[in-house]
Amino acid sequence: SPRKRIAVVFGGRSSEHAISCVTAGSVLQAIDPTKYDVVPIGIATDGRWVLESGDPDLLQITSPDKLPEVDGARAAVMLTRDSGGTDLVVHEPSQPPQTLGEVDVVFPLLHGPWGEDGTIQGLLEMAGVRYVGAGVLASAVSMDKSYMKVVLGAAGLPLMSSLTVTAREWYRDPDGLTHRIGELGYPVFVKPARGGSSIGISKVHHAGELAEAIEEAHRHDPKALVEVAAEGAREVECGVLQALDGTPETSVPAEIRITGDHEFYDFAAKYLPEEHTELDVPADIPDDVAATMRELAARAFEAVGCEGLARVDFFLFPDGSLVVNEINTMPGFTPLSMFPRMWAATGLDYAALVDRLIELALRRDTGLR
Ligand code: G1L
Repeated sequence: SPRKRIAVVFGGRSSEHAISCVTAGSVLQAIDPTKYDVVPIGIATDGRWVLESGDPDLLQITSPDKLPEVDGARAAVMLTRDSGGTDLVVHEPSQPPQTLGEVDVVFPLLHGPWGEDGTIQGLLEMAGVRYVGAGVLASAVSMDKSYMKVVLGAAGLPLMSSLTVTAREWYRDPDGLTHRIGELGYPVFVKPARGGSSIGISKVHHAGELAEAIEEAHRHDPKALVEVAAEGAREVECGVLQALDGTPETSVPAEIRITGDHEFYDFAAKYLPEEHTELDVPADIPDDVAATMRELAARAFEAVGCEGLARVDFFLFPDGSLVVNEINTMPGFTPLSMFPRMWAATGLDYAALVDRLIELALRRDTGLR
């Protein structure tokens, strides 16, 4: 049989365009070229799909003021479904459309709205093409903090107390909601329910700061989540990766230690990690805590119905108790990111990780015959 063709899709309309390009550069270099035929597909900032050059040098950060970006001037590409499978078709300007042939797996490296929230997964389902990672529902649930709470809570996983506040509810009854939030207990974090990055998040210490924080969150999403702050807790994470038979396997846990005066793991801490955070891989935690974490991480993965991989983030309190903070179906994925580093510490290197994810995608049922 011919070599399988893997399309790596990256860029996109989100604020994380550049990090997606950098991640694609790492994944493109890690895919075994003797085993797979790789096609780099960029989504330009205006939403156009283009055939990229695949030159790894163009997908690196060479200087802080020169971030990589998809070259929107390149030839347009589209996925089309026909009787034989899903083909990639290239349109060079003023030339007839040309087929690149069938794609066997899409590796979607996209964040936030239009990519991580289940929309690209839905597009790929419709096209009948196999893809890496979580499906439509699990992607959408893990992008929406209020539904994430519903699903994880229903599965009996320990969570911080929280309340979802829509813009309409807040407009109708700010006093009633302020009272209910007071019963949760301050301090709380107020966050936009959807949106992968830390934009629009504030820490609120008393009722007087609440309205401004909720209004700020609502500028990013008409649905906000108000959540009790995990004061005094450590932030620990665990990677989940399916075995080829579907069993969720877990990595050794790791810890994020925030250095400097950041009140929480905010945007700067997340995107300038070397300046504000230290990663401890593996985390320096007792064996029984690590074992409980790994069990809870696998349960969270199954509760949300994830596929492929997920990173599960926890709060660890001084008494040894654990609370699930969130589950992320599209974690940071360069070789220096937490998820690949946790797996490296567990004995699976970056190339093996990428290979496992592709093998899992090839085993997916498209429902098409
Ligand atoms: F396809 C996977 F494996 F599911 C996958 C997809 C996306 C893993 C990790 C990511 N991560 C990202 O795309 C990003 C964090 C770089 C967003 Cl731009």
